[in-house]
Amino acid sequence: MQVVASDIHRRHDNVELSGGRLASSSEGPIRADIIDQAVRAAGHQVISPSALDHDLLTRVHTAEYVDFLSTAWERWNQRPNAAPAAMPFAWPSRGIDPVRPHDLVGQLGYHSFAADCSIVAGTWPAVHEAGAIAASAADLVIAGSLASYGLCRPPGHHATADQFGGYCYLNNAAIAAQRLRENGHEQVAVLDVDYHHGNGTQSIFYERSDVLTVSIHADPIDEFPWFVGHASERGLDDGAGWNVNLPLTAGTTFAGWCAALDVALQRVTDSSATALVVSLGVDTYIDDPLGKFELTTPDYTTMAARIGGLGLPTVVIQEGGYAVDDIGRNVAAFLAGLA
Ligand code: OKP
Ligand code: ZN
Repeated sequence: MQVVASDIHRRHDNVELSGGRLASSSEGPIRADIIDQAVRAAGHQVISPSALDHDLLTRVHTAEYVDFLSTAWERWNQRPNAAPAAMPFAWPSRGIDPVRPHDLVGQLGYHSFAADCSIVAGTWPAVHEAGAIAASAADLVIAGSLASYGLCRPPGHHATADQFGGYCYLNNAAIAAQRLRENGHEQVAVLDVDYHHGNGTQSIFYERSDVLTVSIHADPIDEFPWFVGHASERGLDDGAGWNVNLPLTAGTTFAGWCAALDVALQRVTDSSATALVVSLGVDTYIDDPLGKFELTTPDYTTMAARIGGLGLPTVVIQEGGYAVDDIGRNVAAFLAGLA
């Protein structure tokens, strides 16, 4: 399978507020480096992305947000005694309809929903490259490949049209889906199998019927992103019925997970989608430090074979997965099942 990847992700190496302490992030450069090694060892062909079309990016994210993300570090670094990571400390909360502040710290709160990630010197080049990887992976399928894999880092599925959070800044899967939509695929489906709910992808397509969004994830009553991802969220206006959430409890094994996959695959089939984007998080793995599901390495091969059974051209986009010792073999196991 053709893989799109780049080393530029290494420039994004940031801190997170975790358990009351500021610590180096679980979402570090080693993740993508290990996946890169594993996919090369498995014999996949690795290519570099093409330049990202700015207009495509601003059809997924607001121009105001893209401008903010691309300049936030410079603006932060001009401040006296600037710390090496830009972070907000206040966010609009319940009952507030926020006006966008002029001040950078206010804008950091306006444009984010969590403090588990920050903006460092290399964040924009890295997240922009991840977006380019997603678009290029979609281009491979548009050109006739049955499947492609975008080794995106940082991940993207938590990023909304104008907010970062959950280690995500640009929504790589949404960029891939939008690219497919604009190049011959009238109906696209996104299947998010990351342990966490894909709130950003849900939000970006919530009022659209041309992109079905389906997410299998830990119940937000117990897990991040906590405030979104419930089964009752089904889409709005034109998008009513075009978002499907399948929350599962802690301790879910592959048997239980597959029952949700059956429902997801049936809905994708019913949508008449002609192309599929898979948000591939391997943080459903039994030894993942952030997750509480119990999938094993061979389960990823079975999962991919079942998804491949849809017979749809498929763009796989990397999301989470934090058991770095096993992340490479878990991703390779998935790609083997799809091929
Ligand atoms: C991103 B993706 C733990 C902080 C957890 C939220 C999880 C983000 C997951 N130290 N931060 O969906 O894998
Ligand atoms: Zn995740």
